[in-house]
Amino acid sequence: MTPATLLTVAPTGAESAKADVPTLPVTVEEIAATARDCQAVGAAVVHLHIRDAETRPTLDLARVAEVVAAVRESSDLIVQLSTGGAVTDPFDARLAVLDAQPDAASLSLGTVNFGRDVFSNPWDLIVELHTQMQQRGIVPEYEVFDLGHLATLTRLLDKYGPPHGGHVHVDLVMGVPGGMPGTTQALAACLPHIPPGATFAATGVGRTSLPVMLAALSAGGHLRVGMEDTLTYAPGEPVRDNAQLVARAAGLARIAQRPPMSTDDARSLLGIKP
Ligand code: KMH
Ligand code: ZN
Repeated sequence: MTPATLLTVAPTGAESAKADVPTLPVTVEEIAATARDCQAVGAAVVHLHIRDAETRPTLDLARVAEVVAAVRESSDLIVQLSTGGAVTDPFDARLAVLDAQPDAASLSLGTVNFGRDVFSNPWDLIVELHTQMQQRGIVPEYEVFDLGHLATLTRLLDKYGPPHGGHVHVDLVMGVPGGMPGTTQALAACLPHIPPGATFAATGVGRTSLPVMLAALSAGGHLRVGMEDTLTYAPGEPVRDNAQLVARAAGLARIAQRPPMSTDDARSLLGIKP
């Protein structure tokens, strides 16, 4: 039987402006409160992008460390820092995020068009992130925006060995304009290419959120939701807050008889020490 559902919340992202989305959590206090609220309705992992005092995306290490500490204070969530950052971020700053010693970090497995931008992830950066995380005891979540990224994952693991913690966990990020579509067919196409023994989650960007969630649950996958990916709850209805999205995902997971996983169980699944 497929176990409970690992729910990740991605509350902020690097793409939306606070001026356009006033409910987006961007301050240290707002992100910490969001983490607490999302854990209360079923999240076990928080995928964090950080904003500066002017609400712009930043990789400033002091600010990153401040948010990590605040989230650890407000919740028991697994802290997963984004190493993807914003499309404009240089590689060295994306790598330096690991200095903040999160439990986990995202690791994008290939370059992809990202709307009108390019999200750049060359092989050497992928290897550097993978090996630095192995050395520092940080658990990666492998971000897959297209089918070929799964071939890169197999090549990476074959050449450089398993991640810290020994367990491989993949997030299929679907529906990015430039990446794979957020459809059941695309999700099904990925499944045979996920390494044996690995788990996967799926994220549907924008209006693909619900179809991707339903497809992932039916395929035994886990879920990521949040305002990084989705700002519209239903046609004409803006998302109220991240907890609303997590609560909906938790409800669907319960209907699938795969209720949300506790943070303890999530740590044990992902190979993260309590
Ligand atoms: N902000 C995107 C360009 C990640 O967090 O690892 C990249 C992203 C992926 O969000
Ligand atoms: Zn992200």
